[in-house]
Amino acid sequence: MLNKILETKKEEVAQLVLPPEESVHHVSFYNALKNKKREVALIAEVKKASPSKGIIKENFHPLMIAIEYESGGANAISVLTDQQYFLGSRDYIPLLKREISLPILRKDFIIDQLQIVESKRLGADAILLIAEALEPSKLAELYHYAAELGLDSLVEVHSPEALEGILNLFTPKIIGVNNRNLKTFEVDLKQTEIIAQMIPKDSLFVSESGIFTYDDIKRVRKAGADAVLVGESLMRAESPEQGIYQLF
Ligand code: IGP
Repeated sequence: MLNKILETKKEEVAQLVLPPEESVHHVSFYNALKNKKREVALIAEVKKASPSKGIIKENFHPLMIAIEYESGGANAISVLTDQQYFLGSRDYIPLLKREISLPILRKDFIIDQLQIVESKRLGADAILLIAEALEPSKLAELYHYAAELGLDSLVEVHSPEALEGILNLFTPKIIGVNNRNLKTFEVDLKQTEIIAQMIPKDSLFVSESGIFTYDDIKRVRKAGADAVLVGESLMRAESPEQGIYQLF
């Protein structure tokens, strides 16, 4: 599946038309996670569907979801913008940016600098870079490019080997462990525990995917996570805000 998605992304990049430059007020994704008030920061995800679960949320209103996330006390918002596999849209970023003061992470499969310029112009404060989708040297290039444009990157890994390849080159400020294997869709919080020991002490550590209960939060917290990235369980709650209260 990951390879199929990356093929689609290459085609998208070839046809990409940049949105006009607008003056948006960027806020720091890193600081929002760092200066959290609760024991673990929450990155709440706006997610309609996924290749592994199909439609997750009917009656999907991205702005209403984001407003509830903000009032529920999320520290940052993640927005899936991939259209083909996650039924997202890049238009959600400016839509949310106008109304929300939390930092916004653009969740997509970034493989090219052009998508980083696009993300910035749309109003994103941070981007996702997936180790399993990029050569370490390419990931490093995109990371530094994003930083030059003033965007933070969440560097996502699923395996210890992928993280090792990156740490040989540089130390990301924010490292996410995706508990879901993007090739098999298997989800196991153990991934967070296995990779925890490798996270440099100065990096923020995010545990991503498959978090449904407060016990899950406690488990990844115990492993050392500074933040969690949660989508499905919040999307399936009676309301997104209720979902946050139930989770904590
Ligand atoms: C959220 P979940 O299991 O709470 O819905 O997961 C998020 O971690 C997941 O959407 C995700 C993702 C990704 C999606 C993590 N990394 C990369 C697409 C691409």
